[in-house]
Amino acid sequence: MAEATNTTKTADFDAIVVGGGFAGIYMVHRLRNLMGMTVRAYEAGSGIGGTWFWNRYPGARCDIQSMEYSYQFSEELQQEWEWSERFATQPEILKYANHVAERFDLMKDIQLNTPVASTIYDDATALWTVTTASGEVKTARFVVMATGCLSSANLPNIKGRDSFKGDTYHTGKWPHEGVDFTGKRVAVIGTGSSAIQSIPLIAQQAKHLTVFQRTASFTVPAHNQPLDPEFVRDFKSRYKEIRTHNWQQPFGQDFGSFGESALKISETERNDIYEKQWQKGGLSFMGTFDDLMFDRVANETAAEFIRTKIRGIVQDPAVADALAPRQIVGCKRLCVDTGFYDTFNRPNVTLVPLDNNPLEEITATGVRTGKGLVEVDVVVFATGFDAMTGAVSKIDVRGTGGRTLQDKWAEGPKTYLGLATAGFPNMFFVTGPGSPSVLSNMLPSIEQHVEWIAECIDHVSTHQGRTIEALPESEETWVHHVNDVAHTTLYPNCNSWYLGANVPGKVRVFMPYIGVNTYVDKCRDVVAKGYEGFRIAR
Ligand code: FAD
Ligand code: N01
Repeated sequence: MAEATNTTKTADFDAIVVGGGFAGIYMVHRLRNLMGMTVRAYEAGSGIGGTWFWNRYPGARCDIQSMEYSYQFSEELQQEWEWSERFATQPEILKYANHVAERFDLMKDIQLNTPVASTIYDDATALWTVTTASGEVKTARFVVMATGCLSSANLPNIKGRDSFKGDTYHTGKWPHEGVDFTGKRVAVIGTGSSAIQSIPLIAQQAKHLTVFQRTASFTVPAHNQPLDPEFVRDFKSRYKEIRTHNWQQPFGQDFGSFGESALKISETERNDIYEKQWQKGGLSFMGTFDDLMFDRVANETAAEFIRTKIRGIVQDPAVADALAPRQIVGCKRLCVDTGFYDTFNRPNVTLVPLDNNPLEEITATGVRTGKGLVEVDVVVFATGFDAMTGAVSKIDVRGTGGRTLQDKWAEGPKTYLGLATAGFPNMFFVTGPGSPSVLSNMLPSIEQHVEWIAECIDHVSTHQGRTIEALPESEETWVHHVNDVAHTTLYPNCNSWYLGANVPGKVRVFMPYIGVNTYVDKCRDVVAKGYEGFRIAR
């Protein structure tokens, strides 16, 4: 149990956690059940689960295999939970999140339907005052932002958007009761992962589906399937070994590379290997060769392989050409699909590429491009998220001297290790910008962050520390390092949400840190050196 200090006594809670996704619920478990702290988590939604609570669109599922997209902090939990499919559906993942909350008795400290409006630091007392949207005010010594990387929906400000008389939906805020598209003319705007998962299923129901595509995405087949009990038994018997091995991988999971370079073997050999990965399915396609994200020529071999696949699946050559992405594969997050390209062979599906035909406006009855109005009954915005900083930026966060986080991050988010930011003592971020987060299997990354934060809070408390804060110079060095690492790769070369490029006016900075393995070592090293780069005030 963390030793109480004078300031703790005057605070309502030792810690307040903002968010009730996988990060928030595990933070509550760690601080309360394992450290004996008083904790309150506030969650805006009417249930826990975060991503898996909000994203209920048809086809929503994970694309990291379920056996690995799960917590590892409890061996019992890991052994007892049974996933049914290689890539679990949204309802199954949500059920898992609720099972965890129930199993560890977490709900009593999670307040639902409670968006946090502000978190303000008081220099005199070293306490945070957290105010909810409904005006509830509570104080805490520590605040943990577990607000999610992909939790702030990006609803583009398209001219006439609100004049549409039919139904509109955003994939990231899908109605709980579901949507029946039967007999409806539907527009989907966007062709990222959410669109790619939902389009095949919407097309099966709708009278007609029109897909508005600004940038074609690369997608590889999921080859999802029910899990074989023998596979599960073997996996569970080797969990520790598998998880340990994953921590040593740059993306936190084993993609099973076939070689250092795509360019050192013949085209036939290379395409055989791509074919093997294509048949295997999933994100491991990007692990085929080690240089795919470092060398444009190597990358182009993978890109062209996928384009050839598209031409082989999509019957209309003009549609196939429009669906074939021109950019670097993997530069925007690779999508994983079930029947996406086949869907464009259906007579009730039309693709409207927007590259030379911009989306002009939404009218009362449909979507207008330079080529005319497409009349629809329903518009689905599959337009993504204000990623990594969106949710936190909506909260009025003020640190020492009353400085706002918005002001501090005006030129782009600045953190030390994605965990803390200078001038905001005793505040932590789970998978914040500057951590591997979205370029990793996020559940293990969340656990690693939650455990680091919990250990840090324990250290500060047991050493009679009043506050811990990232030093400005360590933060500067880290931000440069994140940027330098990104620029050794091809990642910064397209308009991705990793860079904030999908949100008009957002500062263009590469936000995730590339390299789970080096990152985890660095976090351990910082602790081993007495929280190097942080200042602990007594
Ligand atoms: P979230 O799950 O986003 O939870 C954050 C919570 O904070 C939300 O419930 C939100 O309501 C709440 N919140 C935000 N602001 C406030 C506020 N002001 N007050 C109160 N509450 C607030 N990652 C993978 O690794 N593998 C996958 O296969 C994968 N699939 C994905 C599929 C989809 C459709 C999406 C959108 C993301 C996917 N991700 C995947 C990323 C996913 O976001 C993470 O894996 C993980 O679920 C994030 O958990 P979290 O708790 O950090 O954030
Ligand atoms: O969002 P996105 P998402 N006019 O930003 C288009 C995770 N995830 O919700 O590319 C017209 O990828 C935009 O076009 P462009 C995963 O990490 C995982 O699909 O900007 N179009 C793009 O096509 C993923 O990366 C899964 O030119 C507009 C689309 O909308 C992340 O969440 C499933 C537009 C947005 O794509 C986000 O995915 C789902 C406009 N004004 C999500 N604005 C799994 O499979 C935007 N677009 C596990």
